[in-house]
Amino acid sequence: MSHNCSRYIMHVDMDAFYASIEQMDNPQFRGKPIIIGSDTSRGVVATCSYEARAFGIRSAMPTYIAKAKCPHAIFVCPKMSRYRQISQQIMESLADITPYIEVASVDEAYLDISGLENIYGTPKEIAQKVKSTIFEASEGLTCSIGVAPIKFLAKIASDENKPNGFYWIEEENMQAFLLKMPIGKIPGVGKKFLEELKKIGVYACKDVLQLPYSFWEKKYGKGGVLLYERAQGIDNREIETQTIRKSESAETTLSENIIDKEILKTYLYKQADRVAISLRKDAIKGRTITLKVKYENFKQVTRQVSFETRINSTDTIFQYASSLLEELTLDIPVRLIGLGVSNFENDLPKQLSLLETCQNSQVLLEEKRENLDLVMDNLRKKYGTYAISRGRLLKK
Ligand code: DCP
Ligand code: MG
Repeated sequence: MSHNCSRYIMHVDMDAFYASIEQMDNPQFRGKPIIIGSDTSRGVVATCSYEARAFGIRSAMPTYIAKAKCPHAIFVCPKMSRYRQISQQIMESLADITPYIEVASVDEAYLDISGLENIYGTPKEIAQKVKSTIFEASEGLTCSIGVAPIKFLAKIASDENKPNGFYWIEEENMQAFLLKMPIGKIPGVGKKFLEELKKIGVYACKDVLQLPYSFWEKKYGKGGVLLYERAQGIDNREIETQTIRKSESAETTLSENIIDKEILKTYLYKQADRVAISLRKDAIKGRTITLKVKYENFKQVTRQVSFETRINSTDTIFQYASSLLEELTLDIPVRLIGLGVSNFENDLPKQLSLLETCQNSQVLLEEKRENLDLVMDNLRKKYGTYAISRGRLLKK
C-alpha cells in the first residue's frame, strides 16, 4: 500500500530530560539514581534518572516519599538555564529537518513529517535521522519518538517504548490501538476525571462511545467533548509551526543621518543591551556578532565576527560590534545601524593553548561581565526595565 498521501505527525520527547543532562555533565552521576528537585521536606521531584525510576520514583512525587523509596538517591538542584540552552540547541537542529515544527515544551516537539519520505525515507528512517540529529545537537542525549496520523496518538506513541524508543501507529492500526488503549493515556484526562468515569462504568474507548455526544457535552463540557472525540481517534489540531529563533537582533533608523562613530556607538550600546537581555532571558548565547549599517544613499553593508566561545553579555556584544564599526570607513553619513547575535550552537572545541590564554583574560572578563549582567537583570526584574540603566546609556 502506498503512503504517499498519508499524514504523519511525529512527536519527539527527550528521555529523563533534566536528569540525562546532569548525567551527561557530571560523569559521577552516570548509572546512578539521581533526582532533580530540591532536597527539602516540602520539595517535589521534577524528574529523575531511569536508575531512580527502577525504585518507583516519579515526576511530581513529594521528596520525602522518593527518599523513602530510595534512601541513597542523589539529589541535584535544577539548573534551568542549562536545560533551556540544550533545549534550544535541540529545537534548532530539528528546524533544519523540517520547518513544520511545534515546540510543545522544553523537551518535546511535534513535527509534521508528511512528504519528508522522499528525502529521508520511511517514518522509521526519519525517526532515525531525528535521533542522530538530536544526539549530536544535545551533545549525547536520547529521545523517544512516536508517529501517528494525529497529534494525541503521536504523543501517546512516543511514550510507548521509552527510553530511546520508536513507535508508529499506522492509520490502518489506529482503531485497534484505540481499543486496547487505557483512556487515562489521553492527554487531558487526569486522575480526577478518570475516577468520575469509573463511577459511571466508563473504562475504555468503547465505553465512551456507548454514550452519545450530547451526554458528554452536557455532563462534562469541553473535557467531555475532547474525550468523545479522542476515543474515536479524532484530533483536528494542526501543528502550530513557529519559527525557531536563530538570531537575535536590533536596529534603529536614525532620526537624522549621523557620521560620528562615537554617537553611533551609543546606539550600538542600547541595541547590545536589548539583544543581550533577550538572549539571557532564554539562556541563549551566540558565537557570531553582526553589524549592519545602511548609508544615506541606502547602500548597506554588514560585517561579522565569530569566536570559539558563545557569549551573551551586554559589554562583550557591544565591544565586538563597536570594533566592527571602527573598522568601517565612514565617508557618507549613516541612516540605519543595527547589530545581531547568531550561531547559537555549541562552543567550538577549545585548543589547549587557546584555553590557557583565554582563562587568563577573556574568560575571566566574560565571567565578570556575566556577573554584572546578572545583577542588572535582577535589579530590572525588581524595579522595572527603565529604572536601571548603565552609565554608558545615560551619557548623551
Ligand atoms: N518536569 C518538571 N515537573 C514535572 C514534570 C516534568 O519539572 N512534574 C520537567 C523535568 C523533565 C522535563 O520537564 O525532565 C520533561 O518532562 P517529561 O514529562 O518529558 O519527563 P522526562 O523527560 O524527565 O522523562 P521521560 O523520559 O519520561 O520523558
Ligand atoms: Mg521527556
